[in-house]
Amino acid sequence: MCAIIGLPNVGKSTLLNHLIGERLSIVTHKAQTTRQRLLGIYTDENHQAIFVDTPGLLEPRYALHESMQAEVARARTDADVLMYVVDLGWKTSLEHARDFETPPGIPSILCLNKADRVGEDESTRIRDSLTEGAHWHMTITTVASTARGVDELREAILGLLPSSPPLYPVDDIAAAPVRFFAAELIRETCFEELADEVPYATAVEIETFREADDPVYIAAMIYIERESQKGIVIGRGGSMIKSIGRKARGKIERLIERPVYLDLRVKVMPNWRRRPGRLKLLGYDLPPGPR
Ligand SMILES: Nc1nc2c(ncn2[C@@H]2O[C@H](COP(=O)(O)OP(=O)(O)OP(=O)(O)O)[C@@H](O)[C@H]2O)c(=O)[nH]1
Ligand SMILES: [Mg+2]
Repeated sequence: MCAIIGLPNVGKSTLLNHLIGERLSIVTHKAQTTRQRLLGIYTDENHQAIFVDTPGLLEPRYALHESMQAEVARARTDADVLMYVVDLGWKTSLEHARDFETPPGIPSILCLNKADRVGEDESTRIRDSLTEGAHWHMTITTVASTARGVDELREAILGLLPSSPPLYPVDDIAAAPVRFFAAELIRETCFEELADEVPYATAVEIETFREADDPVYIAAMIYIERESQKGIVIGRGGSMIKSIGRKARGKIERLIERPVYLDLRVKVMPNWRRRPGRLKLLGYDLPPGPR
């Protein structure tokens, strides 16, 4: 298994999607989009490889952040290969890469992403400065948004992963159930449509998923933390929730290749991001231990 890690917003999920060849992991321009680790399966005639996307590394400020960092820790523990991603155009991420300690005994690949944001000379200069005296097994430059360098990256990772018989059926690309992806697509749409703090306060739960119906019937609840946010998510005369519903429905229809009826509702769950019990209810795991 290859774990994909790095600071928020550097392009980890975009890379996972191109490595697998499917739009599995949600991607938005906002940091902290990914909250849970996500397993993608790549299979060809000779290999099966598991890639795990993770939330961005950050200093936890509340319980949801702790859960997100525990997700990263789990992926790191299980990894046979580690892929650390930086944004070439973001100084903080370069500094973080300089301080990053590659785990002993595990090949670590440094992926220099967003190469379109710097010139070629700059990219080479950064690569040289980051690799000098460091323990990266190799360095690969990519533009995840256009898939540039991703084939080379995949080849490199496949060459480093231990060989084993396929763990998953050859047609599988994911291990999570389709309702997880439906919830994520609704959350992705919330991140796209809502501003400021509101998207970060959203969590989505699928309450009903009836595949036997035509169109497929899906009822989902969007949780937010405060009454004022509820008004924002619903919008004037319901305009915002309608827009989120329409866009999310289109995405889910493309995913399952079936017409969908999407029934969205909004509910306040006060301060759910800071309350371990509520996080659990919403499907987020917390590390064991006192808090
Ligand atoms: N210019 C440019 N943008 C990119 C590139 N790769 C990804 N992006 C954009 O960067 C933003 C973040 O991408 P994600 O894949 O969601 O990043 P992430 O690391 O998974 O982010 P978190 O889940 O928040 O940690 C999106 O708007 C992407 O379209 C790239 O190579 N160049
Ligand atoms: Mg992500």
